[in-house]
Amino acid sequence: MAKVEIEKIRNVALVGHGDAGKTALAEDLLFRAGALKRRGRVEEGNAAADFDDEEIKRGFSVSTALLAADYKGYRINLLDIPGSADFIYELIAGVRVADVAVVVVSAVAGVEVGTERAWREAEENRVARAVVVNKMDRERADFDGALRKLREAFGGVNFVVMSYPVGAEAAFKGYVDVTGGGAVLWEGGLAGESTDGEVPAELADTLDSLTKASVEAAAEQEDALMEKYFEAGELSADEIGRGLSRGIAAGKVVPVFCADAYDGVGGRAVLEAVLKYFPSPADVPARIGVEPGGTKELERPAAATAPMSGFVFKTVNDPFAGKLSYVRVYSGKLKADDQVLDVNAGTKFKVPSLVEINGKNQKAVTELAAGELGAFVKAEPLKTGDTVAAPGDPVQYPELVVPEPVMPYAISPRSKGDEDKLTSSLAKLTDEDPTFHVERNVETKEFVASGMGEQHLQVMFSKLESRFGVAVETKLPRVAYRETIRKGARAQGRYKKQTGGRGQFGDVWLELEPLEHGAGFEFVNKIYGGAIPSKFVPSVEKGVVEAMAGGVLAGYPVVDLRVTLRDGSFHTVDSSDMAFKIAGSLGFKKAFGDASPTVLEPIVEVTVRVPADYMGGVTGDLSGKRGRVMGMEPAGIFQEVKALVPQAEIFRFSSDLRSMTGGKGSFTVRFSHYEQAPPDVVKKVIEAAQKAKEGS
Ligand SMILES: Nc1nc2c(ncn2[C@@H]2O[C@H](COP(=O)(O)OP(=O)(O)O)[C@@H](O)[C@H]2O)c(=O)[nH]1
Ligand SMILES: [Mg+2]
Repeated sequence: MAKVEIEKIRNVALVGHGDAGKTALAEDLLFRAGALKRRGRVEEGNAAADFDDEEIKRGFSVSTALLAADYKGYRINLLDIPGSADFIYELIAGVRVADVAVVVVSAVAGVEVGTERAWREAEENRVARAVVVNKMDRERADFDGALRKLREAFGGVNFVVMSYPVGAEAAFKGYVDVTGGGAVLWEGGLAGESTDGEVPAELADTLDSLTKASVEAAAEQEDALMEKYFEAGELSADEIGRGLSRGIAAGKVVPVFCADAYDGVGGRAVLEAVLKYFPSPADVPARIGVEPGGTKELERPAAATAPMSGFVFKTVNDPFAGKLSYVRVYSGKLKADDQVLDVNAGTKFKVPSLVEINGKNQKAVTELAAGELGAFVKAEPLKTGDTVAAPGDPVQYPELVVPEPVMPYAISPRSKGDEDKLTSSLAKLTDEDPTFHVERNVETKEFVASGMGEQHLQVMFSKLESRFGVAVETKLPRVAYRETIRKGARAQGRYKKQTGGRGQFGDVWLELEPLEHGAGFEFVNKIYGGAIPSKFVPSVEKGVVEAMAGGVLAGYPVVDLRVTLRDGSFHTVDSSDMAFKIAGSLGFKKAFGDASPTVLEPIVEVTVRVPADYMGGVTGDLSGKRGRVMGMEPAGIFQEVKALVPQAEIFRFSSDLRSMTGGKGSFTVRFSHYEQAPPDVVKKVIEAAQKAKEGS
């Protein structure tokens, strides 16, 4: 592919709810632009954007694909971004590096939760937006309805219809071209073959008013255009183009298209608009970053002459090609063999080699210039979200802000001996995906992998096996319960052993008192008059601390109490550190048993967002999970519920919420506090601990 100047680059992200038809639209656009010889199908596993093994296996997109087409002297880069909340980081990272986000909406479903998510992400990143209302051929397809919902949901912008459907559902025949004035009708078969035709008489009025709306939208973008429009009552095609381009680049005008991507209808209008109206990297505001490590703002214009800067938006540890770090170059030129600074890691490295990417294909290039997308090959320091810059004049772009993972699994390698391989492979996956976390829980001694949902984690575990050759066992994580007491108690701990020669002797009286939740542990020494020599007191405390760590009721750490060493006795020959440690431990366990011991469970704060219709179901489900609803408030077109729920009940909430709301809900979880568990839970926890003990 030949290099093109920056004005002829288009970086377009396809975003929106899962199943809206983004991958199908990408296929159609690539085919039309001549980048594909034939159209593939998502469901047949041969769509250009869904080439990943995980995608072919599952039949939908799970990672962002970068596709490229050279068309009429332009370079079009398409980022096909998965719609599911499971892969939200792909949206956050992908939108960041695009100049236009094309929000694909189903004409049947209208605005869905994934539409909202994509829209907000683009809006927050000040990325221009366009909309394709797809699936016009499906039953109950309703273009006007979808448009109305878009207008209701997203204010502050002017939705300008560029292509309006002729017919709908089985009778969907094509569209009228609002700025071009004609109709493009489809005559059956995959519509590379669509033909120009007459505007149906019944749509003449609609076309008139849509045309007027588009001209007005263009006029509003510039005073000179407005004046001319007032005086002459019309604008030339060039002037309309100029006005609309400006409005789109500024995010004020959102062009709307209709399509049936499956049959290849509507893509032509989108493709023409990409060239004619969508901004190039040079048309969007210069990127703003900060001085690395500082706060001083630095601007980087999209010019090849500016200092080099770029952003790593995706990482793939490819078993064959090695590590690929997808990058958008914002300014300057990134060249193979140059020294580059990984700003986040603070390390300089020599660029090993660079490639252009088109789906699964890569082509070596010697440089990537401002506005271009491509990838580093085998640049080990880089991870997703890093800024790269010229070492002599660096800038740092904002880091990706991604949500905390909400679904945990305890994992272990299926074959013993794979522990090290598992750890190193997991490290690679966490470098790729900032929403995939792995940690060793020191309390439960488990490896816990957390992600954004069941699908996300299944994809990760599957990658572990297919890419790194480590199969894992997965199960629900253990809950990090704790133990405590509810009233005071005293007990003696006496350890005496006589086995010929020197014996062992330690004797203490301990008093336990409950402290408030979160207070931790206090040890008080009240020995007076040498009942125990002071050198043995730390040993008593050590014995207590060890007993607390190991738990008494069910093996969970004991917290929130004061232990007072009241009294004791010793033996001049037989007493030792060891003997007093054991006495301390024995005394503690005895007193603990008399102090109304119980189990504390971790409580998390859950914030759920759902369309208002689902509120009843969600609050009911949370109550069923022993949750307490703390409040509800409207949040845009959604309702937000906050509840405190025992952690033990929430591990699979991600899946429950999906099936309850058809994917329309989302939630976050944050640790809140520990709380007394109800008697039946205490009983279960103790029984489970006993069983585990007997089993081991
Ligand atoms: N009838 C019809 N089916 C479509 C259309 N667009 C996509 N599909 C189908 O809908 C499903 C989801 O499409 P896909 O492109 O994978 O959606 P994505 O999740 O947004 O990428 C696939 O089975 C497509 O073949 C359309 O306009 N009409
Ligand atoms: Mg897809």
